[in-house]
Amino acid sequence: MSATPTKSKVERRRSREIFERGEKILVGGVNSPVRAFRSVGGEPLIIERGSGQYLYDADGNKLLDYVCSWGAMLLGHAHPAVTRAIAEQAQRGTSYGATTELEVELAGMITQAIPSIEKIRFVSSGTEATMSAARLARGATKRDFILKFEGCYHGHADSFLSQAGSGLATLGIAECPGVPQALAELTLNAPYNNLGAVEQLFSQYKDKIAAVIIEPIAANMGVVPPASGFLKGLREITKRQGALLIIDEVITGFRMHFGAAQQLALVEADLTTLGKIIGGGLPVAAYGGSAELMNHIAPLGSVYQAGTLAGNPLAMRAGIETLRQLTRPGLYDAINERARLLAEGLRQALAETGIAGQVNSTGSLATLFFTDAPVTDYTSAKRSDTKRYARFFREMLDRGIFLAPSQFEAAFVSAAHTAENVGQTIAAARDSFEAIARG
Ligand code: KE4
Repeated sequence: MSATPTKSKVERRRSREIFERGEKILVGGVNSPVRAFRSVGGEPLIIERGSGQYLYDADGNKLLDYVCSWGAMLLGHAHPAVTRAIAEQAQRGTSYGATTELEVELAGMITQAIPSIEKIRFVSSGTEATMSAARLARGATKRDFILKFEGCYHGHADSFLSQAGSGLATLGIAECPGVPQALAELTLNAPYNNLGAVEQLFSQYKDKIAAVIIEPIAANMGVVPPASGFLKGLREITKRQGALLIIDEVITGFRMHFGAAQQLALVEADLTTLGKIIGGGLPVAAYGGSAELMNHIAPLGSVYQAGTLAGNPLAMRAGIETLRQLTRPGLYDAINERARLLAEGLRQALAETGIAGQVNSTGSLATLFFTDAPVTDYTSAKRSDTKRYARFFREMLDRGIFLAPSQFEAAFVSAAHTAENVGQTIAAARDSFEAIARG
């Protein structure tokens, strides 16, 4: 039995000083809202470095990391081969504003792994990837509506901010100010795992929906796997209705296996978006699909999209080296098995301590929802006790374990997490549940 990380009053004096300085010039002291810990309370972390499965804050406190840069660090932090590749490339300069062979190499690795992507365009964030895919879908189909799913998050482009998950769900923002009503009305929302609602919207907006965009495994309302037949049903409906299917694999791309999650569901998207892992922690994202569809994009077609740092050589090197490392035989099986044991252990600890909770997990993604009913969509996810999640988050942080600072996010297991780490996490969770049960 692994030793339980002891709960200790952690000193974060230097972190606090840095954060207070930051608050004066960074909005909320952060560059992305979820990092402000608004829904879990306590002081946001100031991280100084990462190594493998660990982060170290500005006060030298060591944290077992299940955020993993929101999924980007599947290999763990500062993987030697990736760090070496970045250092080498930096000697040659960091950005040229012209094409390099590195872009061709990373594009080749991805298109070989995901056959539905014949052509790809690199961008610098998942938001850019999904925004561009939506524009391409509208341009190619000459239709204006986009259908997304409640609780799914596809980045912060205007068309995706209604009833979105991730940071909006964390902060309880349903409709985002600043998005013109005329544009917001062009985004339709259906409950995840509900094909009937999708059929209904297609009959209501006949021949007007350009695309359906979906997370093949929802991870931004917390983890909600697709019900059996859901993705295949979406594929059938969109084909029949002349709409494109955009599968947003920014989180799931190269996470479940060396390819896209859609391939495990035997579904082929018209457009796939990628990010996070393909950049190995540097800003790389992408969208891709058939050559016929992608050739609508400038300079070949008239659907415009561009980016100063798109295909950045430093980021390409990090992505190439990361994907190279992910081809190691047995790597995914080991990661997914450790994640399975973690999920099982958490379920057992909940049962033993009498705390009501659901652990949704698939591959190396997991979320512990504090609710006694199954979580299959955003409505059921929102029934979770977010105050109890906040208490659990703080109890675990005091035991040196960094979970997502929101009930509506995922825990990510990396290749660096060991079986012993899993044991420690389960023991710390049991301790935390007991503390919660005591009030
Ligand atoms: P970025 O623009 O943050 O690189 O990617 C947007 C995006 C697109 N699609 C999916 C499925 C995503 O999960 C994301 C971003 N994920 C969140 C975490 N749930 C980013 C974390 C943050 O906002 O700080």
